[in-house]
Amino acid sequence: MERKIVYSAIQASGIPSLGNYLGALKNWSKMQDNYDCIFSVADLHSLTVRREPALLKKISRNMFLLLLAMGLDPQKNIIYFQSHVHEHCTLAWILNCCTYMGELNRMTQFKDKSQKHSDNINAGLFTYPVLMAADILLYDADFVPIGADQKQHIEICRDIAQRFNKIYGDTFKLPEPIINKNGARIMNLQQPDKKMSKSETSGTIFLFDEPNEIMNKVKRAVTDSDNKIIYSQDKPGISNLLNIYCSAKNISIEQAQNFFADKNYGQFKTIVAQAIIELIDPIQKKYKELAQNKDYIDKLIKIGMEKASNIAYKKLDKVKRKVGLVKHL
Ligand code: AQP
Repeated sequence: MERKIVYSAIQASGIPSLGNYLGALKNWSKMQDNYDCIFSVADLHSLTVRREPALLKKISRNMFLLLLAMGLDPQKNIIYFQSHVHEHCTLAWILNCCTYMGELNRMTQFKDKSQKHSDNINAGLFTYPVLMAADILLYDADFVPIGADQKQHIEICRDIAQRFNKIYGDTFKLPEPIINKNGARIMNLQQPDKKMSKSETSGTIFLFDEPNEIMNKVKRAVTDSDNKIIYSQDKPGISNLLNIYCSAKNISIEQAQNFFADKNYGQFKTIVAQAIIELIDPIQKKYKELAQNKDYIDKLIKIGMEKASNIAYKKLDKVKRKVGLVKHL
């Protein structure tokens, strides 16, 4: 039986957060045995926010290493840099011409990021979902494992694909999002009404944090004063920590609530912090090991590019034919 295709990407916009890991990356490694998986470091997406070039280069390479460190096997999966496969940009342009301004205007991420970067509301930020649609559609992905914040972008990707198929004939597969039950939306520890983001320094746990930093961050997490460890909309701080714990331990909220029933907030926070430390520790160790081996990593970067380009080239060729572009000889 033909294996289903999984595609996902992570922006090179900082050190990945615990939210990135529990919401998306953890799922990636679980899928590699049962699907044909393609994962990219979305470095072109990172340009939508102005960054120091040397820093972007460093963050992007670190991200690639981290994907390997968390257990993605470069033999089983295609792991590559988005900017190494030029077909992404060409397809994004073609899809831009099938996307309405009104649709893009409704994207909540665009609204949030425009507020956050009001000095640089660029066209790339606005058309970000179209490039993301191109990423996914180039590889005929069946499934896209993501955090809840990206759901709207998969919906617009499907709308664009459907529109294209209707105008030009069947070309693109319609991808389905895969969103974890636990961990789909990890919140900022200091502002539990706000998503945890890797570009936010306060209230974010980073995958490179030292154990004592993690312990301190969790201990300082905003909670409430009623000392009940239960999951409730009225208790965003406690609910977020419960969610993190469940996701790290792969247990249900009910199981976690029972486990913490006789604990106070201090004990609760210590146990949650320890669970995070245990989760991250093997990734950090593997990362340090890989960082020593530059030639090996360079080789993998090249292999990833070649494998991804091979698929993307054929798909783009088909799209170009469909829309009526003259084939180059
Ligand atoms: N807080 C979160 N909880 C669960 N999942 C999350 N994801 C991001 N934040 C959370 C998921 O991580 C994957 C990679 O995300 P991305 O880097 O491509 O873009 P993003 O959603 O914009 O992530 P950040 O951390 O918030 O980045 P910045 O700070 O640069 O904007 C996605 O599947 C996402 O859903």
